[in-house]
Amino acid sequence: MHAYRLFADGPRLVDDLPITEPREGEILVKIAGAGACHSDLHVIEATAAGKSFFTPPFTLGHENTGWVEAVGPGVRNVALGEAVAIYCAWGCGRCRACLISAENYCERQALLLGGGLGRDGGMATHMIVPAARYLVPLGDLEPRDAAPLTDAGLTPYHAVKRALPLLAPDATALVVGIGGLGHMALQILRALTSARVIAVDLSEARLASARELGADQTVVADEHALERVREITHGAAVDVAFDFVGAQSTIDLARKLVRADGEMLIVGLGGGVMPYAQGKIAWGARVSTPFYGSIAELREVIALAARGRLHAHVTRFSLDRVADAYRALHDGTLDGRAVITPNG
Ligand code: NAD
Ligand code: 9ON
Ligand code: ZN
Ligand code: ZN
Repeated sequence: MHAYRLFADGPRLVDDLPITEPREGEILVKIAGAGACHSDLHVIEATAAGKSFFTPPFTLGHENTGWVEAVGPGVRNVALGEAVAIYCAWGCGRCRACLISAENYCERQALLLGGGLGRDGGMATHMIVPAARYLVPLGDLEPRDAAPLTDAGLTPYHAVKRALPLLAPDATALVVGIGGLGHMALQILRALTSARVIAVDLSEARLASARELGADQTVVADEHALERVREITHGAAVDVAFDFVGAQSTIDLARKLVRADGEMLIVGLGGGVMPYAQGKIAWGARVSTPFYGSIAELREVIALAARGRLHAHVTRFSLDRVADAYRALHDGTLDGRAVITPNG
């Protein structure tokens, strides 16, 4: 089969990867959509520098949906042809975190690899999924357009749920980075809260999109962003700040704006450092680093989409155009998410 794989010297399309039979407990999925996540760009860059957590070669694509094509021995209650979302944070399945459906925080971190992150992912016509618990039914959702739900939807959903107690109707949430994750975060905030939302991005086009998705106010991420947000809030700090970039400038913006006893959630992996010393962040403020989401939360994200409250802006790319999708992601010219559709 064709597959877009990451090698030690970079990613490329190959045409000779065998489609393997599912072994005991495994499921073979025919891929409908595989989203291109900014983490892929970080991983590709880290691999080139010899500093990746993941050992190549493997097929990229950790944000996947598809149809069940075959099941291995011992797999029961999985229907052939069923449209499914593929949960990506594959843990050990046995530690405390895994047993309470927090597999994204598996205690055996070394085993915390998923398809597209260290193991073969969805930028191929087919993908092997190691266990039936990672398949969440999509119901009537269009499988190609649903792929971003599994990461761009799930990750901000998990972050917003963590911060929910602070997101009362009189609260203000700051959302920095309105890309694949951020454009879903805005919809999730609208669906789950009545908080005022201020969106921040470098791109005017993203900010226009943010307003359509329910942001109350938007701010360009330039050197005036901090004072602009303070003008909007009449000098008040924000209750919750979500950073979907994680660069030094965005971490600094978020930490300076979050209120005492508020919360700052750093989701982006942009290489910035969170400094701590007296005065670097308000007293009592919590800083957290949400990672992905649980299987239970993926079910909730899919339910939110099925109820029409969450919808990814998708640009589809064929498998021979993955490099174009990553270039657009890198250049910031996409609206929402690029999704690779290996089977058309
Ligand atoms: P994306 O490229 O689709 O979106 C990033 C957005 O941030 C773009 O709209 C861009 O214009 C904007 N931006 C870039 N620099 C900015 C700045 N200095 N100030 C304000 N806005 C800025 O990326 P994505 O796929 O949404 O991923 C976002 C980040 O989240 C990446 O670092 C990715 O690796 C990370 N991520 C983390 C997790 C997790 O579990 N923690 C999961 C998925 C992705
Ligand atoms: O889904 C993602 O983008 C995260 C979980 C990637 C984590 C990583 O180490 O790149
Ligand atoms: Zn991702
Ligand atoms: Zn575990």
